[in-house]
Amino acid sequence: MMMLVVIMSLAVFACKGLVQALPFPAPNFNNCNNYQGCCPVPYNGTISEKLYVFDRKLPLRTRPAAHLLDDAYIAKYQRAYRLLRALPDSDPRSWKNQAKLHCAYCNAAFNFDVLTSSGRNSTMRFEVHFGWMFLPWHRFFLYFHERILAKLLGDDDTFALPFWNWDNQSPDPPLANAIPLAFANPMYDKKVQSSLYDERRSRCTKWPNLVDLQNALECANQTLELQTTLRQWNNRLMYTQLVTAAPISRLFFGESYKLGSAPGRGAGTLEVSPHGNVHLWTGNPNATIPFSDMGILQYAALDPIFYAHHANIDRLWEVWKSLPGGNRKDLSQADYLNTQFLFYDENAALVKVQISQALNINNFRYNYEGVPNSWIHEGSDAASAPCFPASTSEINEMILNTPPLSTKNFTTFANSSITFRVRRPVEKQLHRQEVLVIRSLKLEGPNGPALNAFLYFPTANLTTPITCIEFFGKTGGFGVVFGFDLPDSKMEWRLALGYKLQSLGMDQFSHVVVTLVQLGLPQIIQLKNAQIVYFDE
Ligand SMILES: [Cu+2]
Repeated sequence: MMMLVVIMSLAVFACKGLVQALPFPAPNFNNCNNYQGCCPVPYNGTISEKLYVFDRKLPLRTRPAAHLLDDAYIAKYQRAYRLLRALPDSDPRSWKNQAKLHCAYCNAAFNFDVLTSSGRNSTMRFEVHFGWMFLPWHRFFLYFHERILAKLLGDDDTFALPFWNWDNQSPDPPLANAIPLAFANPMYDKKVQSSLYDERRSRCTKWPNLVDLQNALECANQTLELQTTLRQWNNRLMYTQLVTAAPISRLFFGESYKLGSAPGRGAGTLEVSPHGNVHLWTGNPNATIPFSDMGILQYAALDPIFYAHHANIDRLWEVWKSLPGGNRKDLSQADYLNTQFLFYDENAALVKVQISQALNINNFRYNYEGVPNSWIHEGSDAASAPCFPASTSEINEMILNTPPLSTKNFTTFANSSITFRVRRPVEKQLHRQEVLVIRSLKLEGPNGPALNAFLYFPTANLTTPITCIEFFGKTGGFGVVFGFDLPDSKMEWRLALGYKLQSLGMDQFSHVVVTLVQLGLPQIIQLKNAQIVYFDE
């Protein structure tokens, strides 16, 4: 249905002689639907038609790792948030208005009128999550947030946002993957409450508990043994989601999202997990509004750690581009590059930016402190062992004994797992990427169901660790953090297959055998079909 609307609206635009390229123009801040009270402060000035011009004379600033900050930097960092919190609500740069801006861009505050097949206007909500806008929008959001803090400090030239290095599993203190102490301790500077503290955080975040990038293990009172397991699982999740599950841009950045299409067509691997899981891990499930602040889009940016979390996401975008193998480049479609947003800058002027400006980090005049990305090796397939070793003949037998999905009906599974086979095309398409697409996946449920995928491992179940070499992807768990229904409550899940099979040395079989395992309490999950397709980028 959603695709139909897109195709038809494209056709209507084309008939009328309008260009077919349909990037989103900047939303109108003065025409905001005040859903959930998220509208930004209206703007009385004139917005320049020209795009924002970066200050090229700005000295290069290094965003530091939050766990390595010295006392002087922490004091400055805390002062920046005290000053921001002290701005009046009438100031569009204020603390509350920063959070509202994130909410407005994600919770039906801005709507766009589009033409339907019958030539009538239809209104579609705008949403920067769950698709290809996610990374560039947040890069801009953090940049202007950082410039506002720097201006309040009177320190335009050196202040840079710290990043929360939760993907670093080193056991050596200071811990990178626990909540940084400056955030954890409400009375960090002993005199006043820390401006980096938020009382609405999960008990999981109690220092020195470690982040659980899967939300898979009991989080309170972590034993040393549990922490060792967590480190291994976190490394493995990072490796899988950034290396083998995202060898091409479309899988890493997420699906296209153009004017006329409904939001939520599919998040990239980094956005789904680890990004979504860190949000969920931090938010308080027992708060009056469960999972607020960090676990709910509407409130997430009311926790100062939001910005440190997203600085790490932004850093990982750069790390991904530097990884070997695959085709790891920024997207280049015109509709992507020409998508525009508005932000309040440090002088409270509303400025227009476009995604093409976000791709080169040098434009922003910041870089990141060097930290080890040890998951590239420690979580790799090379460092993992098979959990279901099978000979060539055993795998051929497994293929014969595994049924395909029904071609007629939806397949529903309420148990912990489902196993099916998918035929691989006989002719390989060189230079294109083999991807398994699972269509019309209905992943709804009160507990935000999540799935792990395994290859040639029919007995994989809830207790199967992702450290097994057969693990090849994860989705879901975002029901809470994204806080809205996906279009038709169904999605496509795209899993990089060819790259993983080569990594396993198992590229020779006629079919793949796929096992999907539900995490958490079993819920009713539906899927339509699974097919192997080839993607260009
Ligand atoms: Cu986020």
